[in-house]
Amino acid sequence: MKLYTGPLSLFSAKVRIALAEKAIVPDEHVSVGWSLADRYLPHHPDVVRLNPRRKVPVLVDGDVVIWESTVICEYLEETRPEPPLLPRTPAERARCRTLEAFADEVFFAPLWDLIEESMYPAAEAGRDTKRLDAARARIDELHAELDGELSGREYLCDVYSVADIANLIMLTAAARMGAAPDPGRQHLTAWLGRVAARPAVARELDAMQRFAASRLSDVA
Ligand SMILES: N[C@@H](CCC(=O)N[C@@H](CS)C(=O)NCC(=O)O)C(=O)O
Repeated sequence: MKLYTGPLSLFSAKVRIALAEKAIVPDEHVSVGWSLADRYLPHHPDVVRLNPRRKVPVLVDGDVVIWESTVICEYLEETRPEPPLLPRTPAERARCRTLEAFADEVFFAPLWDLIEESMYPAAEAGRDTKRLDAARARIDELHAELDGELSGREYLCDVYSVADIANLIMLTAAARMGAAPDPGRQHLTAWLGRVAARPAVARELDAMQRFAASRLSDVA
């Protein structure tokens, strides 16, 4: 098995955590180049060859090539089911897939605005403060939504799952850019602590934090 990921790529982090939870160590792990100035350019030549979208993560398992983090996690679940990262019942599995999509599509949208406006260097016209404020306000609304989903629950579904991993990664990135949940969102705050304490998650968060600290110190 060969895995291509990006050091600060949130979708890559989801896959790295899923692999670690399943104690799967790829035979080869390629961390593609990334910089604040050039982002992922030039794309890694293998990624260009393997993925028409030129994005990471990409997983190669024998003859099988998969890109899209959600599809990679589904493939891992089907080929290496233990320990499971999807609930058992159809209803909870549907909930899990919906909440994973919430992280990747709904939460990621304002998070991307935050990343572009506070992590990447400012455009010549300066920071778009309206975009930043709107992103923070939207993230707060989405925190409230997740807090409600977690009411009376230890995890987002009836077991720890890829929905927890996907959301934890997005929320941690937002928190590191100044958009942490209000501590009054008790269910969300308790869940964040619970999921971040898992060894596979803690190791990934630590590695991303150390990489970020080494590369982002000069952000204006
Ligand atoms: N929907 C894709 C998103 C993958 C994605 O956006 N990857 C980014 C890094 S987080 C990337 O490789 N970008 C390279 C580029 O756009 O040049 C997934 O879930 O895997």
